[in-house]
Amino acid sequence: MSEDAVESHFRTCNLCEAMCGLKIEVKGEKVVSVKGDKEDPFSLGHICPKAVALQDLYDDPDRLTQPVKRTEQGWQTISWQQAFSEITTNLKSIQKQHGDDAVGVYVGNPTVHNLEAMLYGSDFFRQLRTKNRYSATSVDQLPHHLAAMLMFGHPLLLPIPDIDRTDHMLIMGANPVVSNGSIMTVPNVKKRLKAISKRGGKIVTIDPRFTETSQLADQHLFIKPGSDAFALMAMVNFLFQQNLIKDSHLDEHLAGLEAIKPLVAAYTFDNTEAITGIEASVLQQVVEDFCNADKAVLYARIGVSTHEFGSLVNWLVNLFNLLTGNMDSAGGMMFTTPAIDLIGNKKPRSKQFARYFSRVHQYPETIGEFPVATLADEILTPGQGQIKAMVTSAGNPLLSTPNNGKLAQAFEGLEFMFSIDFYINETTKYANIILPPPTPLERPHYDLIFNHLSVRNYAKYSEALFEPKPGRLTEAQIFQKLTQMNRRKSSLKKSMTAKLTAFIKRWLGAEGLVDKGLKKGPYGSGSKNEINNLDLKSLKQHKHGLDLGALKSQFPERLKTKSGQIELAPKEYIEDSARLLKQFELNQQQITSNEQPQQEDTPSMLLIGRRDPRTCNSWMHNCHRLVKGKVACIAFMNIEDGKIRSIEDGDSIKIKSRVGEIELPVSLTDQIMPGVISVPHGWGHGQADTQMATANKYKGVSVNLLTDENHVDQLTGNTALNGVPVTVESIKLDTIKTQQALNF
Ligand SMILES: Nc1nc2c(c(=O)[nH]1)N[C@H]1C(S)=C(S)[C@@H](COP(=O)(O)OP(=O)(O)OC[C@H]3O[C@@H](n4cnc5c(=O)[nH]c(N)nc54)[C@H](O)[C@@H]3O)O[C@H]1N2
Ligand SMILES: Nc1nc2c(c(=O)[nH]1)N[C@H]1C(S)=C(S)[C@@H](COP(=O)(O)OP(=O)(O)OC[C@H]3O[C@@H](n4cnc5c(=O)[nH]c(N)nc54)[C@H](O)[C@@H]3O)O[C@H]1N2
Ligand code: SF4
Ligand SMILES: [Mo]
Repeated sequence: MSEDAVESHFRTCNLCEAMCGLKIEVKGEKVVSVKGDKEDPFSLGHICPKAVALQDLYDDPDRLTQPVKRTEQGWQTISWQQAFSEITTNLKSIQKQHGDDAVGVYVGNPTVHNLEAMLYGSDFFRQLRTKNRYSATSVDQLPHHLAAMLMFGHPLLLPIPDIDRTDHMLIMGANPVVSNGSIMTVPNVKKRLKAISKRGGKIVTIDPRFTETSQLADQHLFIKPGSDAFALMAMVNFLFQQNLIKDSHLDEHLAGLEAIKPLVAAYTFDNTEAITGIEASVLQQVVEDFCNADKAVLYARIGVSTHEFGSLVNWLVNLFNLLTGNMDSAGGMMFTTPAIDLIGNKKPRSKQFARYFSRVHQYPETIGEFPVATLADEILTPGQGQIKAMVTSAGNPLLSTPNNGKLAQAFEGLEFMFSIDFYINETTKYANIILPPPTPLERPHYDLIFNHLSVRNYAKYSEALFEPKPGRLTEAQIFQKLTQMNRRKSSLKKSMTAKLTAFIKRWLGAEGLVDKGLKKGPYGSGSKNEINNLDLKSLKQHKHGLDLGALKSQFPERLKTKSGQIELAPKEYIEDSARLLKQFELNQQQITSNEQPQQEDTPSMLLIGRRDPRTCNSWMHNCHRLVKGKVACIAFMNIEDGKIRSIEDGDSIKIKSRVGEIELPVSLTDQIMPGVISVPHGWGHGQADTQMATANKYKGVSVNLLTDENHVDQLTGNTALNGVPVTVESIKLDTIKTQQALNF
C-alpha cells in the first residue's frame, strides 16, 4: 500500500456486547477515521461514541508495548524472556511452598471480547490448578449462568429477548439505551425499541431511576432497589391465581411445575406493595397487559442480577416468560444458533455448581470460579490455601469489585503478582511484572461468546488491521509461552496429551481454530441448514458480516439437562426461596405491628449503579475524546432528598456505607426514586504510581469504596452492587455543624 493511499478496513467493534460493524480508514500505519459500516447486515451503520477508543488506544502514548517490572527506582522495561522467566520462577516457588491455591487468578471483562485470550488463556489458568479463580462474572452475571445451567442444562443457554418480533417488552434493571444491551447483543437498540412502538407494541421499564430507556418507554414504574424478587414472586403467583398460564410447545417438557405454586403463594401485589414501592393495581395492570400481548418478553439485567436475591430473580424471570408462553418462541425469549457453537451436541454434564467451596466464607464454586466478593478475605486470612500471589488479566478489580479499600490492603501484602494489560492502572500498579498485549486492531476477531447472545444469528470474521510491531507479542503468544513455561509434572499420558493439544492449537492458530469451529458448527460441512459448508474462507468473503437469520425455536432438542426437561423448580431455588420468605415475613411483621423505623439523624438511602454512555467500565478513561466535557462521575438523587439534607444541585456530598466513604458532586432530579442515590462505577483514578495521564486528570471517585463485600446474593456469592444502604450528607452542612459545635 502506498503511504498516501487511504484504505478501508471492515471489522466488528469489540468494545461492548453490541458487535457493531466498523469501517476503519487507514493511511499507512495511521488510523484516519472510525465510522459505522452501513453495509453490515446486522448493525446497518450504527455505532456509539465509544468506537473511537479503538483508534485512541492504538495511538495512546501511555499504553505499554514492552514488559515492565516494578523496582525501587520505578517501572523498568525488561525483555520478554526475563519477564517470562521471573514469572515462572515466582509462581512455581510459591505453589511449591504454599500449595496450588496460593496463586489466585482474576480475569476481567474484556477477555470475553478477545478471541485469542478466549482460545489460549484458559489453558494457562487451568494449568495453575488453583481453585482460587475469580472474574468479573461475579460482579455481573453469575446468577444468569446459574439459572441457565439449573433450568436448561448449560450455563451458556441464556435466553435472549427477540426484540425485533416482540409486541411487548418489559424491562427490569437494564438500561440498554446507554449500555447498548447486555446478554442481548443488539446493535442500534434505540431503533429496535422504537420499532416496537411503531408496530403498535408497548415498552414498560421497572427501575429505581427514570432512565434513558424509560424515556422511550410507554410506561415506567419506580421500584425500591433490591426488592424485585418480591414483585416477581407476586407476578408469578398472579399467573397461578388468575389461570393466566398459557399452553405452549414446551408443555410436555416441563418438570416441577407443581412445586412452584406453594413457593409463590405468600406473595400478592397488595402485600408486596410496601416493600417494592409499586402500587398493587399498577403492577397487576402491567402483568395483565403483558399476558394480553400476543408476543411479550420480560428482560432483566444487571440492575437485578447484582442483587441480594439475584439468583431468585433470574429464576423467576425465566419462570415468568415460560409460564406466559414466551419462552423459545418468536417475540419472547429465544436461544441462538451460533456459527461456532460452544454448547454443541455434547451430552449433558454434571452441574458446575457447589462442587467445592471457598475457604474463608464457604461460598460455592460456580462454573469453576468463586465470587470475587471473597477475594480480599482469601488473601488476608492466614492458613493453608491463603492466596500469596495474584495473576490478573484484562481486569481492574481494584476499581470494579466491592470494597476497593479492603482489596487494596490485600493486594499490598501479596508476595508476587503479574498482570496482562496495556495500562499501569489502579490494579496493575500492584504487579511486579506487566505483560502488554497488542490492541484490538492488531489482532483477529471473532465473537465466540456474543454470537451466543445475539438477537439475530450472525457471523463475521475480522482480520487484524495491523500486524503487531516487531518485538511485541500477541495475546496468543503470551498465553502459549506462559503455558509452556509453567507446565507441571503429571502422568506421562496426561503430559503427552497436553503437549499435543498445545502443539495443535499453536499450529492451527486463532484462524485455524475458528475455521475448525465453523466447519463443525450448525452451518458447517454436512449441515442441513439453508446456509451450509461455512468455513473461514467462505466467511471471509462476507467482509461486512453474514446474516444467518432470525432466532429459531429449538427446545426440547437443545436442552442439556439430564432429564431432557426444563427444570422449573431446581432444589437450589426452592431452598433459597426460604431466605426470601423469611425476609418477607419479617417485613410483614413490621408493617402489621406498625413499627416505625427509628428516626435517624440522616435517614439512610439505597445506592444503585449507573453507566456512562461515553465509556465502558473503568478502562476507557484515558481516551480524551470520551471523557472531556460534561463531568460523568456525579451522583443523582431526588430533589426531596436534597431538601431534607439541605443539599443543593451541584453541591458536593459525602456518601458513607459500612465499608467506606466518598465525596463527589450531586445533581438533584425528579427522575430518581426518593430514597435512592445513583453513582456510576469505574472511576477513582489519579492514584499514585499509575500511568494514565488523561484518566488521572479526570479522576472521579470509586463507588466501589462503598459497595460491601458482605452484601451478596447468598446462593452464589455474587456481589449485590445495588441496594447498598448508605448515608448521604452535604459537605457544606458538615462545615456548618462544625462551626455550630465551635460556637462560631
Ligand atoms: N456505555 C456503556 N456501556 C456499557 C458499559 C459501560 O460501562 N458503559 N458496561 C458494559 C457492561 S460490562 C455491562 S454488564 C452492561 C450492563 O448493561 P445494563 O444491564 O443495561 O446496565 P445498566 O445501564 O447499569 O442498567 C442497570 C439498570 O438497573 C437499574 N437498577 C439498579 N438497581 C435496581 C434494582 O434493584 N431493581 C431494578 N429493577 N433496577 C435497578 C439501574 O438504575 C440501571 O438503570 O453494559 C455494558 N455496556
Ligand atoms: N459498583 C459497580 N461496580 C461494577 C459494576 C456496576 O454496575 N456497579 N459493573 C460490573 C461489571 S458488569 C463488570 S463487567 C466489571 C468490569 O470489571 P473488570 O473487567 O475488572 O474491569 P474493566 O474496567 O473492564 O477493566 C478492564 C481491564 O482490562 C484491560 N484491557 C482492556 N482490553 C484488554 C485486552 O484486550 N487485553 C488485556 N489483557 N487487557 C485489556 C484494561 O486496561 C483494564 O485494565 O465491573 C463491575 N463493577
Ligand atoms: S455500541 Fe458497543 S459495539 Fe457498537 S460501537 Fe459502541 S462500543 Fe462498539
Ligand atoms: Mo459487565
